[in-house]
Amino acid sequence: MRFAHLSDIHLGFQKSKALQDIERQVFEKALDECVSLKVDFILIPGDLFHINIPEMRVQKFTFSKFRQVYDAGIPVYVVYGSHDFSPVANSVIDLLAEVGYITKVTKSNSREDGKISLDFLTDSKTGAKIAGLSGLKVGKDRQWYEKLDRSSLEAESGFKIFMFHGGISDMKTDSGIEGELMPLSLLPKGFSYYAGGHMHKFNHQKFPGYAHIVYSGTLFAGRSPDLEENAKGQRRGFVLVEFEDEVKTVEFVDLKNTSYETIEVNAKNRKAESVNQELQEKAGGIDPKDSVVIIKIYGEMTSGKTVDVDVSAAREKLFEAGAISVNISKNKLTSKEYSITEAKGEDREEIETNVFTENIGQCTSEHKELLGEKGVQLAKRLLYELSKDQLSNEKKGEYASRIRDEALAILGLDKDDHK
Ligand SMILES: [Mn+2]
Repeated sequence: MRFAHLSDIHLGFQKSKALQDIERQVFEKALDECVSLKVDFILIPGDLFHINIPEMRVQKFTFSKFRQVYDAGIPVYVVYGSHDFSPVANSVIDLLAEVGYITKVTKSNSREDGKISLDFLTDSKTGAKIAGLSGLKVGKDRQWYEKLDRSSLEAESGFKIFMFHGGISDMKTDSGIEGELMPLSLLPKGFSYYAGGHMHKFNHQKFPGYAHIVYSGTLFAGRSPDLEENAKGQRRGFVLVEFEDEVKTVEFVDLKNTSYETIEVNAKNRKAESVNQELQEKAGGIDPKDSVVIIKIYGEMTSGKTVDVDVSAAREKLFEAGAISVNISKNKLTSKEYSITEAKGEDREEIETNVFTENIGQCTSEHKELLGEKGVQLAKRLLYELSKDQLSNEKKGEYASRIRDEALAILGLDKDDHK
């Protein structure tokens, strides 16, 4: 007997047509592969969709593909992730469940003693028992797990699978994921397989009491750094598990998504013009046809603003040469001339004062009232004004113009000149 485990597909994440096509193709290829491998069932522990209700285009191809899997007689078991989660079952996942193409696993009951108990669902063909807990909006998960009645889950006999969506602090994992990690000890012990979602890289580890903790990772990309990882050769695909009364093998099935080219420019101790020039030369030096191009610009420039590093010419050149997408990462690019400084302080007021003092100190302006202590006070008053909320009886337009007028007044500007 065998099952497939895939997760974090993030359907609906991509913005450009070319990447949307890849997102769709990889998803369809994965499920086609599951059908031709004749798996007994499929597990998707969260973030099937990037948001709870993705656009119609995404819903259409998803329904059509799950229909085929359904017709092939393969059950699909799903829990919500942190992205497609809805507290009131207001997610396309619930539509798919309603028509019977997929089955939502989470069956949690809040009890009088404050604990949460979970019911098992039995896969009729294999007899595998499946329990799981959905991901929630970032940070709330832990409270749920702390209330989980683990002992009744641990007492159940047979081949058991636990589906979950969240990071485990005991595991070596990819950095930069959202939300806190939780200790492994919050998961019930003794399951045959733990199907994880949320971490975007394939990861398979064993711990005492926890036979196989497995993340399949994303199929393609669900966060912008995923594409950079792909360009570096990160494996993408799904997990195929052979089992009888226990897990026999855990195998990773690689799926190709697209080809990548990377351009890196180190801007350290340089000016924007020279960075731009190197960028253009490098863009002309690769063959980007049918590839996703990742442009990484990093380092601290000697002068100029980081916005003066202009990727538009290089981008145009790459598209002309047949690139399907150009993704730019400039978040490690800084400039000596002006850099946002982090400031510390005891409370919010003090932190605000320090941030403004540090950063205004690096500015020059002929408007002396914007500099020094005066500038700091002005910035603080502006910040206070701009963070005011809309009044309950106020229309959006009224709110916008009230805030604008107040802000202009603080700056000592005449509102009639700034319509
Ligand atoms: Mn995810």
